[in-house]
Amino acid sequence: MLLRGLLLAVLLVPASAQDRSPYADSVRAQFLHAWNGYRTYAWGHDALRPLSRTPHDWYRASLLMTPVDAFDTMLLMGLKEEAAEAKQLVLRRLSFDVDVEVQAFEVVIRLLGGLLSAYEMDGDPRFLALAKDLGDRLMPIFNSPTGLPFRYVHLQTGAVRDSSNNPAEIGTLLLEFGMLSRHTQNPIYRQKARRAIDVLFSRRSSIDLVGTWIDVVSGEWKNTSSHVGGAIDSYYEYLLKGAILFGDTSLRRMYDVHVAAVNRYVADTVSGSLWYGRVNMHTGVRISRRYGALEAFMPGMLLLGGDVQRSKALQASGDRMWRLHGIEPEEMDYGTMTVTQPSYPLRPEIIESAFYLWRATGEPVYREMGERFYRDLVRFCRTDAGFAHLRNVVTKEKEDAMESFFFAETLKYLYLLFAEKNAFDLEGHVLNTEAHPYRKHETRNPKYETRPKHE
Ligand code: DMJ
Repeated sequence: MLLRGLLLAVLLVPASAQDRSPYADSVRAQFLHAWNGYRTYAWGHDALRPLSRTPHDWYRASLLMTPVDAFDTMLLMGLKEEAAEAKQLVLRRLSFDVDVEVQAFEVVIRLLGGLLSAYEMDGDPRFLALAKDLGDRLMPIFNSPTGLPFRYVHLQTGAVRDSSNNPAEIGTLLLEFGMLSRHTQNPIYRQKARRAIDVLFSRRSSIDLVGTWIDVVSGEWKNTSSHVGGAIDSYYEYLLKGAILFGDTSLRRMYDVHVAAVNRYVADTVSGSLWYGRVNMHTGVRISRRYGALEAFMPGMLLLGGDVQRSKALQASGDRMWRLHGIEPEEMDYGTMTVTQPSYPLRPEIIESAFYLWRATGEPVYREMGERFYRDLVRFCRTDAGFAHLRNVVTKEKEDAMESFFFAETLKYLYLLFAEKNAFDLEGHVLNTEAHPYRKHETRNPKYETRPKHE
């Protein structure tokens, strides 16, 4: 009788709700815990230092990194009051007319990226006005002889600096500048970012790999180490996502060219496990067997690109990396399975990959993996005022920092991994590298609009 009742209850629950794991509400509660810490001790600043309970700003003036990065996650989690409060803070206080030199890439993926998704989801044109103002102030980065962008720009004077740049910071502008063009009906932003990608692609080696550092004035490579980690990672990601978001088939061809070379030279199998290490971009000769928390985005990208088999194999390796010390290190040597960089700055990539795999395959192993990642993260990183980076995953010593991407990405991917599928229309969106979603098509979703629109 009891069994029949239970069965009936399950059958009566709509399919979408059956699909929701109880972990979804738990993640939402932890998001609130971290947000309340920011709200209490760092309101109006870029970020909270969760151990000292003090605010942190990247530059001389706050650019509200945390509220901008967190806003669309709040909307997805249905945190309407918090979203309205964050919106008010951003619209009242965020100004880019400040005497500050910024790192273009970080500001693009977090702020320009967050403002554009805020505009798409909430509909308030003031988000777009802020995005346009920021985009215009960033445009001088493209004024190099090659068209490859400089790394830093002063927001008031437009002065640019640092001719050394890397593929990730060069290539990871396209989604945001492309969306800015779409919403302002001005093609110039997209054209500049797209040209930078063409130039970078033309500088690939004869075996179709890129290096780590390139001079944007001369176009010469300064560091020829090729890998899929920090400084290269999201260049490949944006070739694929740019192709999907803008229907740009030539970007897909560029992605295929690079990924074939990456699979041929950078991929490495050790004791039956797949990894991606480091090789010379010209010869393909292996330099090291390093893999880490940033490389862990790769299974998600491979999956999105259609390579389910490699995606699964690499995620299994990433899981081994995580299990080594109960939480993943920034970098390890997969030849010896020893940690080479012991920090864990609350990174999302391995969770992001679990999310894509779960959505594509529906295999419970990926949700279970995510549950373990989540439990470990809460166990080792939670503090009274939020969540803290780990200085060392071996000793679990904490560090006084909580990056804004913890709100934008780590908690969003965890939530979406556990939430019912229709909590987020993955097929209808492309997520930027900071997990800010952009609609593939132009239609609006009234579900996320916060009212009143113009307070
Ligand atoms: C984020 O800012 C982005 O995901 C970026 O592409 C890589 N680093 C962090 C998260 O680890």
